[in-house]
Amino acid sequence: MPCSSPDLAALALAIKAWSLELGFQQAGITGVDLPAIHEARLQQWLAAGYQGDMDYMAAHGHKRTRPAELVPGTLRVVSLRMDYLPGETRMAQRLADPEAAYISRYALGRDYHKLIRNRLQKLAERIRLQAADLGYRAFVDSAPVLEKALAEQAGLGWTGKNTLLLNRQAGSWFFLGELFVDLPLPVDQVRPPSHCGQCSACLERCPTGDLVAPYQLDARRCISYLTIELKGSIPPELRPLIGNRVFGCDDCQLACPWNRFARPSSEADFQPRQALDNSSLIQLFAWSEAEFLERTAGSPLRRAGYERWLRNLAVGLGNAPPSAAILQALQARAEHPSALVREHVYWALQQSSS
Ligand code: B12
Ligand code: SF4
Repeated sequence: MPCSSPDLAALALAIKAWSLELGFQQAGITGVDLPAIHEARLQQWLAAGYQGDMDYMAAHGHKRTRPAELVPGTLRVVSLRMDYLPGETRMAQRLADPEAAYISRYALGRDYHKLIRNRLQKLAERIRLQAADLGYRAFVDSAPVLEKALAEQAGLGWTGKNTLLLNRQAGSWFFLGELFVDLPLPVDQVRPPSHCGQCSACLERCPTGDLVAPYQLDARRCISYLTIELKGSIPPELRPLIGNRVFGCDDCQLACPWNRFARPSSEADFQPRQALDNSSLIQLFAWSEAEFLERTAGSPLRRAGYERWLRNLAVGLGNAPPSAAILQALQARAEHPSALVREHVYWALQQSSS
């Protein structure tokens, strides 16, 4: 039986209350029509080649900007935010210590995809109790969905100059997820204005200068791309700029004044595992493949795989002040079976001896 309008208004309110109960910090509801400017900007971004090797960003035609083409029948998008900031992780100090391995905050705990998808599923089940014939799909990160633009339109925040979605209460330390639904729920009309003003701290702080202009990111230079998405060799001219960041990068968030308002997450899954917030480059570089697989089970680090993990750590070691321990660690990997690893180890050895 389809819901009537008053029922739908009550259901929209209930969805927001259930979202909080399920551990999300905010939910908003929007329609499926994004302003054409988003599609145009995505096309410009692709035409400039900023996606690098992320071919998936160019696939799927218009589906990324048109939810109803991705999932026919979709009428509304429920966009949700889940904060992930772990407790005190002394990230600024770790960034400043060239022998420490810096792993971006979102990747210190368990992989968020499964957690958020499960919660979205639970939310859909609750909605089904009120609207039995609900059709829906749950997404987090991995589907061709313009998540930030939808979240912005649903009232969850504004697009910052670092291209991330910012929120007055939470800064940007949160993940986004969506439920595409076929119910004509009332949409949220309030869209927060930008509060970036004249601030350009993120652009100034970015180590590689990949924020080529406000709101425009050339992923080919972004450390997050270079250490996670790029499968091949890291361009040598960018390696010294990466410092000790071995998986992802948080600098443009650490610089953002709105992140002073972010509150730590109480989700057990987002708390650091395997001392990843407190390990040196040498310690992590010593992991065997079996140790890597065992210690990164269920972790976002798995996305890089062992070879790229060693590649990234070799770059970090090449950037650290030379020491006998670092030379020894690098030499122990100099004959590694992977050409990718060997090439980065040789580079690091050259750095250490020059
Ligand atoms: C591809 C991708 C990346 C790429 C490229 C990033 C990018 N900016 O596109 C790389 C690998 C570099 C990356 C890095 C990170 N990512 Co990422 N990434 C994505 C992904 C899969 C798609 C993003 C996308 O659509 N890019 C396409 C380009 C065209 O979009 P855009 O840069 O945002 O451009 C838009 C605006 O900037 C705007 N715009 C462009 N020009 C102009 C000009 C003006 C004047 C204005 C006003 C606006 C404007 O229009 C564009 C279209 O809407 C999303 C998940 C998803 N499916 O949406 C996650 C996502 C954006 N990533 C996320 C995270 C957490 C990260 C990292 C923080 C991880 C880390 N610590 O290393 C970094 C942050 C780097 C950064 N500053 O963005 C979160 C962000 C949450 C949030 N608070 O916003 C998302 C939403 C994943 C999730 N579900 O939670 N990511
Ligand atoms: S994640 Fe790092 S490299 Fe990428 S835009 Fe932000 S500061 Fe620059």
